[in-house]
This record gives sequence, C-alpha cells and structure tokens, in this order.
Amino acid sequence: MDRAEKFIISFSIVVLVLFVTGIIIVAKGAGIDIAECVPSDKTFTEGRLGQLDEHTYQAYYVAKMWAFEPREIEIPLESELDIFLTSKDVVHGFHINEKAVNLMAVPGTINKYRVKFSKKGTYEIVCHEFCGTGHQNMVGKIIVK
Ligand SMILES: [Cu+2]
Repeated sequence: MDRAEKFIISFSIVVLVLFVTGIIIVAKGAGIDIAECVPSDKTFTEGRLGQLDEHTYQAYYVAKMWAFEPREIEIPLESELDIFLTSKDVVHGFHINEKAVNLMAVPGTINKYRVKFSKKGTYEIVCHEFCGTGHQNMVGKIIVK
C-alpha cells in the first residue's frame, strides 16, 4: 500500500471518530437519547395510560390506520412519561412537537422512550411516516397541566 493511501485511510478514520464523538456529545448535551427496544413477548394491542409512581406515567400507544390510541392523554407538570409504541398494521411515525421525540411504530415491535415534561401546555403528536391516504389525520395530544 502506498504511503499516501495509508495517510488518507488513517485521516479518514480520525475524521470519522471525531464526527461520531461530536454527534454523541451534542446529543447528550441536548438530552437526546436512543429509544429502547422492548422484547416482543410484551406486545400489547390496546392503547392506554398507566401510572408507575407519583411522577412517572406509562403511555402504551398503538398506531393504526389512521390514528394513535390513546388519542389524548393528560399528565401533571414535571412528570416523566414512558412511551411504549407499537403498530397494528403498517409502519407509522411518532413525533412530539417541541420535544426531541421521534420514534417509529413498527408492527410486532415495541419502542420505548422516556421523556420529561417541565413546561405546561399541549404537545401535538404527529405521524411523520407517510402511511396511506389518511396519514394527515394521524395526530394526538399530550396535555400537561
Ligand atoms: Cu402517517
């Protein structure tokens, strides 16, 4: 191998490591985390809101053509919300406006993500994956009081 090739390959590896490290540092600084994948034997088919403890709620979201179930939930201020997300039919998206939450709802799998709400208001949920003719109707709400 030529000396110039070795240099280019080494330089590329260093740039790649710096790039990935930069992304990780910025994501951690912004409080962005990677969603967990829950084992498929815990699959659920009905959407619901449960409470784990005084400050932790668990929302089981089922995405389906063309709605999120539950469509609207209400939680108190300063609550942490564990989102469990699955789909009944095709791949859907799940994005909470004003929050760094952007998940995929995939049939047969469950994605889990924890998010804290420190500001009162209504947070809109939208599907960000084109899933069919009723895609634009796939919305939901998280009301923080
Ligand atoms: Cu959609």
